[in-house]
Amino acid sequence: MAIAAAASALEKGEIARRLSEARARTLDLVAPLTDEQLNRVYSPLLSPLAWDLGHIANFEELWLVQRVGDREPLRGELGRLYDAIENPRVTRNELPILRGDELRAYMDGVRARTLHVLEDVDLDDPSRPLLRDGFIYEMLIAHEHQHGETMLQLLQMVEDYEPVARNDGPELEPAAGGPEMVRIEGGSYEIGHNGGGFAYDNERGRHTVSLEPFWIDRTPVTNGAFAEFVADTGAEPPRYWEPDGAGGWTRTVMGSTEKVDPQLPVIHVDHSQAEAFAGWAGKRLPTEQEWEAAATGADRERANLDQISFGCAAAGAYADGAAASGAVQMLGDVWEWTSSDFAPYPGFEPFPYPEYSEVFFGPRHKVLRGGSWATRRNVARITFRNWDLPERSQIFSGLRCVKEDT
Ligand code: AVJ
Ligand code: FE
Repeated sequence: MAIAAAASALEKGEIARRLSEARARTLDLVAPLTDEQLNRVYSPLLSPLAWDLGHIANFEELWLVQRVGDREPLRGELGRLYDAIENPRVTRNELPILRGDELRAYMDGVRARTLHVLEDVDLDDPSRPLLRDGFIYEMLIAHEHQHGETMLQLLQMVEDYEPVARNDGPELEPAAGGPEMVRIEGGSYEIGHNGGGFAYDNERGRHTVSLEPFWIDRTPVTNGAFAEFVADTGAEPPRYWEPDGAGGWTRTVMGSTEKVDPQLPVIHVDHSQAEAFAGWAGKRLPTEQEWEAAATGADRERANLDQISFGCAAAGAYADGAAASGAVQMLGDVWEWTSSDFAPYPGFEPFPYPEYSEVFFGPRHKVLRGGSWATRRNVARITFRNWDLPERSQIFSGLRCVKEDT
């Protein structure tokens, strides 16, 4: 009895510590901005940052205060303004959302109540599936981490944004050379989350698929290769590229313009650009199952994740985090477009709510895999399924190609 109580007290401390680490990161990201910048609409495709901040706090209130603690919300019906489904991005700035000091007070007020509820709650209550293995707390930490990446999408467009406090991460390994492609054996592969630790509903259940042998690019497609494709076909360049006037390209993000580095993975391409590149190269995009098979064994501790460098590492870097197949940078640097529609795995059950995954299933959304330099390390895993509209390129999206084994 005493031992059990001690164990769960410790777990509560760890949950509180991780919630507070996630919040510190969120606030670091927006620390250089004025209130005017937090409220400005930079793109109709992206919410103002003040909406993200309020949404992060409101989502926490909904799950960790109202659902877990059975308490009333601090600001009544406010929650509806922060419902991502009810409020499409274009409308979010016209909403009477919280701003300035009111916003900060709400974020702090919710967090204080979350910590009170956490003190009181019985994490081992067997009648509450939300609490099993700390699920709902893991979900909320991951949610805040994921919104950090969403905020960084917008921060790419902010003139003179200077990131503060970069996370520590593994030392950069020099880019290793190697073959252009590596071979993946045909056969049976286990796909999806294996049950231990946190995963979203859409990653379950683990199931067997049968794959034909194929080849996959050892590294993500580079800017150099993509520029050749653009030169050859007249295709649209990636978002944020401009001609440099001398036949090359520059790239402008966070208000700073640099020559496009041909060694870095290409980033900010949409699905049709990715598909067109693959076709031009005589290859195709992988299915998400092929991607996952090729990623087996990739080490997220040795990857350019977690906002350690606010940009990509050269293609071939972090070779000591390679997958068993020899493919490098499967995790980190850029999200990789796949040819797969976002669809339920066999036996899918929505948990804890259908609006997380289920409402997005169908041919409108394509799956991306692997995480980017902007993805918090906690969120990155081989089974994680990101999804987005194929026309979106403000996400940190790139690609690698596959071809049949002929
Ligand atoms: C998985 C990135 C598509 O941003 O819509 C955030 C993640 N879900 N809040 C999204 C998410 C709820 C989601 N994506
Ligand atoms: Fe959200």
